[in-house]
Amino acid sequence: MNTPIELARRLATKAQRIVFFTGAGMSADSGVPTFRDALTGLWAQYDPLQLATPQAFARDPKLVWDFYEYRRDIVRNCAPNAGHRAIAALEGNGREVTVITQNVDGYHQLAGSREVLCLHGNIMEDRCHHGCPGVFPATKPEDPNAPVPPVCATCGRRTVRPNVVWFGETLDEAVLERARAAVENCGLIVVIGTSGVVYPAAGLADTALGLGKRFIEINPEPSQWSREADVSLRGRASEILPQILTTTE
Ligand code: BJW
Repeated sequence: MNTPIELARRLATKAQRIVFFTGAGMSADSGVPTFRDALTGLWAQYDPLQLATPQAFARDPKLVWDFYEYRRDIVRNCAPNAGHRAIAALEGNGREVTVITQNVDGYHQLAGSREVLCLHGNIMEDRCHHGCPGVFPATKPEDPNAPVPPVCATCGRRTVRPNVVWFGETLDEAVLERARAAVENCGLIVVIGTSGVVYPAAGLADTALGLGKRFIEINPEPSQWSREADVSLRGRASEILPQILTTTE
């Protein structure tokens, strides 16, 4: 009889079009905290309503900016893990691989994945909260007395913010459309390290199940998709992905 790992490896080997749908658990083994894990998740320590909403930024921009600077330092000091690398290594050989990620750390791209749809933006970029054009790499100001948040070079207001999607903000419709199309056209979706509570992102996995796509889940904890998944693997992304994606054939 096939083990779940063997079954997952067979599904991954056969699929021509694969979507990887990833959440914070994907980068947990890199050392980047998740949001909702009971003891180690960011929201166990910090209140998302005070930090990850446009209202929070309007109320206390410095508090929000400092929270993101703290998180940027974590992202700068960590690196993609074996799971990110296993996904990136799968590209080529005539296979179509799309990574749809809720993560803002940019680690899939750093690992070498080329088709990466970032639903919730990129924490290592800045933009103006009032919609002035342009997205810029986040840099650390050298002057300790520089205004916080920084001043927008276009409108001159202190409205520079991280290029991420906060609660109550809409996702980039073009990115979401491409993600939906990738899910509709795939043969297999691999859902990794997400609690599946944040919409519309989680709706992509719902759609995949509704369309009867082959479905693999990787997570130490069960989710709302576990029972319907073809294979539900309980474990860490950095350990399981290399086992199911590295073929010996
Ligand atoms: C491991 C592991 C290991 C651990 N290996 N796995 C429909 C119904 C209900 C509510 C809504 C709805 N539609 C919209 C909403 C409102 C809201 C929402 O979803 N709220 C719910 C929480 C109730 N959504 C929005 O506001 C979105 N916008 C929107 O819908 O616009 C239209 C609209 C506007 C106004 C009104 C109504 C509609 C925007 C959502 C933006 C989310 N932003 C954040 C922050 C990004 C910036 C930042 O980084 O600070 O995105 S919140 C946070 O959650 C972050 C994540 O991308 C997202 C998802 O979290 P994720 O990745 O699942 O992480 P965790 O921590 O939850 O789970 C980690 C998992 O990993 C766990 O399962 C672990 O077990 C596992 N794990 N170690 C593998 N080693």
